[in-house]
Amino acid sequence: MSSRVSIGPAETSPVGTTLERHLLDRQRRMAEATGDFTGLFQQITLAAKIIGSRVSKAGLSGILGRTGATNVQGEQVQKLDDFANTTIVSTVEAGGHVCVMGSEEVEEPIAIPAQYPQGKYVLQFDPLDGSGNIDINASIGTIFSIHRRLSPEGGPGSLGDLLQPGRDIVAAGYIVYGSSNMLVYSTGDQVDGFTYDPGVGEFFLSHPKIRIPKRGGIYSINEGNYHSWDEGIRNWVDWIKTPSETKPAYRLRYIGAMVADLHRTLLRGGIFVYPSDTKNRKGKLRLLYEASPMAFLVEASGGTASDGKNRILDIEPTALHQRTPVFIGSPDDVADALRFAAP
Ligand code: FBP
Repeated sequence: MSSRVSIGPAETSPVGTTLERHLLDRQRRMAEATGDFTGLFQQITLAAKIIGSRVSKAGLSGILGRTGATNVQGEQVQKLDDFANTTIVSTVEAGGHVCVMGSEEVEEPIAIPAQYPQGKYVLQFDPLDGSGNIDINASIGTIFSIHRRLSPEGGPGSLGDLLQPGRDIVAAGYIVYGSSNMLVYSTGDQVDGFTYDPGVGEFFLSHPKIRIPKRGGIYSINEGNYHSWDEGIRNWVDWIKTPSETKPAYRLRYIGAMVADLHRTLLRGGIFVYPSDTKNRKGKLRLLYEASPMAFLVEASGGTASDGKNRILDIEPTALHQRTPVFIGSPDDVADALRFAAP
């Protein structure tokens, strides 16, 4: 667990504990805790509840479809992307716990307005991951990571505070908006999952201490890109789906939203891969608010996360929206894929 977070060790709260109570128990276990981390987490949780409520009735509230704008990724912005981004920024900026934010939907670092305190944490997020699934009512999610600021306390934060490697993350998590809404997070020591009860309006501990299986039986990759992959990746996919004396054929599952494909991988094991290809030479997924937070969670659960050569958490970021290839999941499955993928 990073010593940089002002909250006590997770230990194991009984199933059914509210997220709020779980966080407060942790805070009380650390004498020097200031409540800043708990405060920030409560704001992220509130934003998730607001987004979740809008997602669940998206077809009724005129929020499906596009805004007409194009974001820094060159993607058509979905109305829900925009709503989720605005909800997180407006819920967190006034809280006094962060000094700068980074979002998939915003080209530049998001400064905290001068009328609010400039806090000690840095928040990065993908407000709505899996945008392509919004209009077809398939699972989507929000991904986030929290670092400590590097710049002097008290003043505004900067790009430098955002360009930090994943190994210095103090907490990361995601919310998946699916058949039920779940929030999964870690401060590096263990991974806990909470299920949302809309009747009560609270997240309750349902999946304590998630451990990814050492090996799974599922691989997850967009095979539609087969012909734009390097030979190594093609050979790996041909191998993994072919039964042999040493292993059965793996099953393919691809939801098309990294957050949902990795939620399944955390619980069931297996591997999720988005390699570089002739269209995306550096990969498609973004390092700071997609790959790094998910790598932090998967490693905390006993898994592995690589860009094909390096540990994703050791990549030194140079740009806010930089991309990276991703090989992430059960340690034995990632090791197999890297044997094929390695140049
Ligand atoms: P955004 O929706 O946040 O832009 O995320 C990218 C993403 O949708 C991932 O969630 C998903 O794994 C991947 O892109 C799907 O890409 P493709 O359609 O190329 O397989």
